[in-house]
Amino acid sequence: MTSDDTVSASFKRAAAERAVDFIQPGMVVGLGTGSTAAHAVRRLGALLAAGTLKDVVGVPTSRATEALAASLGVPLTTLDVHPVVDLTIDGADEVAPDLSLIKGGGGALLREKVVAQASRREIIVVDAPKLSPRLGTKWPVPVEVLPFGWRSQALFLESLGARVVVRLALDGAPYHTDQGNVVLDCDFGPINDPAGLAAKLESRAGVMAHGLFLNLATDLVVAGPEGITHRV
Ligand code: ABF
Repeated sequence: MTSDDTVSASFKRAAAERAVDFIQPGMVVGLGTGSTAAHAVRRLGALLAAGTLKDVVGVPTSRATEALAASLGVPLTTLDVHPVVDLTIDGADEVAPDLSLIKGGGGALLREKVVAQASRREIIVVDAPKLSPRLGTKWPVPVEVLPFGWRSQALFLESLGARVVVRLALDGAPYHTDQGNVVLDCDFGPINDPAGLAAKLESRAGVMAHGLFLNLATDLVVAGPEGITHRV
């Protein structure tokens, strides 16, 4: 780990822990995925263990988060039992000035979007380098596709102007999401019309989810060298 990584990790932790301050006793809380969201899960676990916070249940957005939360003794539930989530804390890969997001670098985009859409409040926690003037400037758009016919989806995405890379797991085999789907990372360059692109992606059978999260974030907590800021 470089010193830059260490600094970034400390900003991620600061943003995540600030967001945990918004959790109230009795809440149903969406638990995001990724290293930033994991700081929030650890903080929540510590507060519950200390008895400082009570009667909170978590809805995990991935198997990885489920395992982390369970290991910390955070009580878990599902959207079947609690279809409305009071507050979700999740990370992002890129954040535009209007709080539109690219998510899915961690591969949990579909469950993250399902939980975000079920949430009254979606608090996004990031370190400052993730702020961007326009989506697509810093990060490709992950697109989760059904394994059946995935090469056809890759051609479709190229026809929309993307440079498409099939995501691989650490062992070099194609990465599979918690749902068993394939992820195609799509570099569109800076995106002029995210809503238009989202509509095209959503019109395609075989595309199960995409990483454009538009009109979903209600709050943004950013930590960087200048301190922590909270925007709604
Ligand atoms: C999840 O984890 C994502 O949607 C995003 O892709 C990623 C961010 O990772 P990290 O917090 O590790 O930078 O929140």
